[in-house]
Amino acid sequence: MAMTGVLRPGHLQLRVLDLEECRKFYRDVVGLVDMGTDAQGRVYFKAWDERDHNSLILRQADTAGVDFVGFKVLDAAALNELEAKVRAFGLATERIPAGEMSETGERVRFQLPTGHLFELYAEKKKVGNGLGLVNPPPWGKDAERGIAPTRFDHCLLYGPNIAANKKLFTEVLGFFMVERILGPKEAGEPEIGIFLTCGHKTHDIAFVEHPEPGKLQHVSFRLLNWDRVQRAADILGMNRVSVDLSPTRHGVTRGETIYAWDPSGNRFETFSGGYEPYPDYEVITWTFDEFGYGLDYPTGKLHDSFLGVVT
Ligand code: M3P
Ligand code: FE
Repeated sequence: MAMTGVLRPGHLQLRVLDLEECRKFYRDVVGLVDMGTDAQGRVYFKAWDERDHNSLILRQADTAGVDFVGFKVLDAAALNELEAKVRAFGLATERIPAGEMSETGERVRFQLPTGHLFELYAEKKKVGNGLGLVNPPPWGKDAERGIAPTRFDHCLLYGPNIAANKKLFTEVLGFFMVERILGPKEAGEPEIGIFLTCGHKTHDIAFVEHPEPGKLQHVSFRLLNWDRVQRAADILGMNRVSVDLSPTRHGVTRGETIYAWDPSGNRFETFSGGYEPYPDYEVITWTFDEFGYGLDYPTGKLHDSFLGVVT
């Protein structure tokens, strides 16, 4: 599949209540690579197999949650073209100068109908994954410290009017919908959950309908396989981390997953599995009465915290 336009999730800036505690947590327990601090005091991380300088940014704040999510686009021409399309769609855009975020080029920022700040950018310093580009080994030292996910994979965001987000992502940004969750029959089965990709994954971003705008349900990190998910569960237990959902299978997207909370109460997921959809695939639908199986396939339980707790 030719990939032009929007390439992939690039970065997510998270608000945390205690920066040093969370820095240790994301470095030693999650096992991300600490890429340093900027002049504003924000802390930068990358996952070991990512090749660009950063993907998770922590900012000290009074409330937990997500400041913004950024997706990388192919080049400056794609950035200009997408900005014009977003404006034609009716959203105001803002250019944030290169260097405002460490090692990151100019960003085009706009607010999604669900209230989240979303960014596109074309440049971030290529630092590599530490393995080199000629005859590289399959992994190195950073692949073993803590949970050690390979990359920032996706996020699930909660907010109002996901129908407008769907229109923006599918008609303007070049995404396609892979799976969806419907609301109750009595309500006419509106879409209450949408899973969208700009590439070849089950989701690069997902939205669930929620009255409050701009909320984070989880930020998700990719693991290589189910063994690594079980190893991640061991590491969470060893570190007495608060776990929301212990290792299980999602029906939705077939992911093999764990959800847990960081020290500031932001939910994160470490997962493997899924499948590789193409743009010609028809959408998979989960009906409301089977939503529990979408979330937790073996038990079919609709865990209250999953729907109720967001930051
Ligand atoms: C994921 C995922 C629901 C499933 C969520 C799925 C809302 O977070 O990564 O596949 O049931
Ligand atoms: Fe997820």
